[in-house]
Amino acid sequence: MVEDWHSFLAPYRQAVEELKVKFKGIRTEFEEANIHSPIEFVTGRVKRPDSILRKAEFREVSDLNAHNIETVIEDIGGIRIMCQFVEDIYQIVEILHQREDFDIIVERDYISHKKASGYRSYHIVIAYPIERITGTDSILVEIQVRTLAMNFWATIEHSLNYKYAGDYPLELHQRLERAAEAAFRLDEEMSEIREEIKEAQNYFQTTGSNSRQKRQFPNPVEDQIEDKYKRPL
Ligand code: 0O2
Ligand code: 0O2
Repeated sequence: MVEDWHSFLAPYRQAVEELKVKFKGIRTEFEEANIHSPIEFVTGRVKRPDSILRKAEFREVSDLNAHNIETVIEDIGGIRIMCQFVEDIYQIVEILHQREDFDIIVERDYISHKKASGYRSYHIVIAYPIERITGTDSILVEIQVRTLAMNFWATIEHSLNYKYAGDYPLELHQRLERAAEAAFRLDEEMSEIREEIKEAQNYFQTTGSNSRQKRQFPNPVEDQIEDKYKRPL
């Protein structure tokens, strides 16, 4: 049995923080090169002990010692990368394949093969080396890559799951399935007009004054003020 959860989870907290910095760094590189970033935003979390134990028991781990838990539960450390377009997901997967700071252990493509629930995302489990004062440890971290629409659906379904534990009334189940398909169709529609969208986003990133370069969205009120002060007296 794990007695000191704080120490057990310490390398996972460190890995999640390091990986968030690294993936946000990729986004910054794209932005500074004025190229559409396949990464919209990055979040991370370390699974809570109660959630780890529930999952381990569900998986019928016989002896809940640290070694068994960290071998069976692959998502104690979790990173989530959100993208605008489905194509961005595959670009990120390629980028992850080229990296030399971790090894890819398992890939699960729940986009081409959605889960029965309707869930879609691309999961990559990595072995990530973590430098500790005691030496180098290798721990598993799960990276979930999904579009904003997939994230919207998954976040809402996940909160409903707390109430129903996956055992939804038929009508709710059917609505969730329809909502998952609607989210996927939205992604398909956005993919169709992605070049237009990317062009428009690049325009706002690269044109205008320095203050406009910093913000990514047009602000009509600020624009009016800028125009007023630019006008000759
Ligand atoms: P930046 O430079 O905008 O990325 P944290 O420790 O705060 O970095 P955490 O706790 O894992 O990360 O997750 P959190 O706080 O939920 O969100 C992480 C980052 O994602 C934050 O930005 C949020 O602003 C951003 N974020 C969360 N939800 C959304 C969303 O729906 N849309 C967009 N565009 N961004 C979102 P940072 O890290 O503070 O700064
Ligand atoms: P959390 O921290 O609450 O998100 P399993 O959990 O047994 O289905 P497995 O093999 O451990 O699956 O790994 P998998 O399927 O690659 O990833 C599990 C994680 O993916 C889940 O973590 C969720 O974050 C997400 N996920 C998988 N299926 C669904 C789904 O149907 N709906 C939603 N909303 N998310 C899903 P946890 O364990 O739920 O933990």
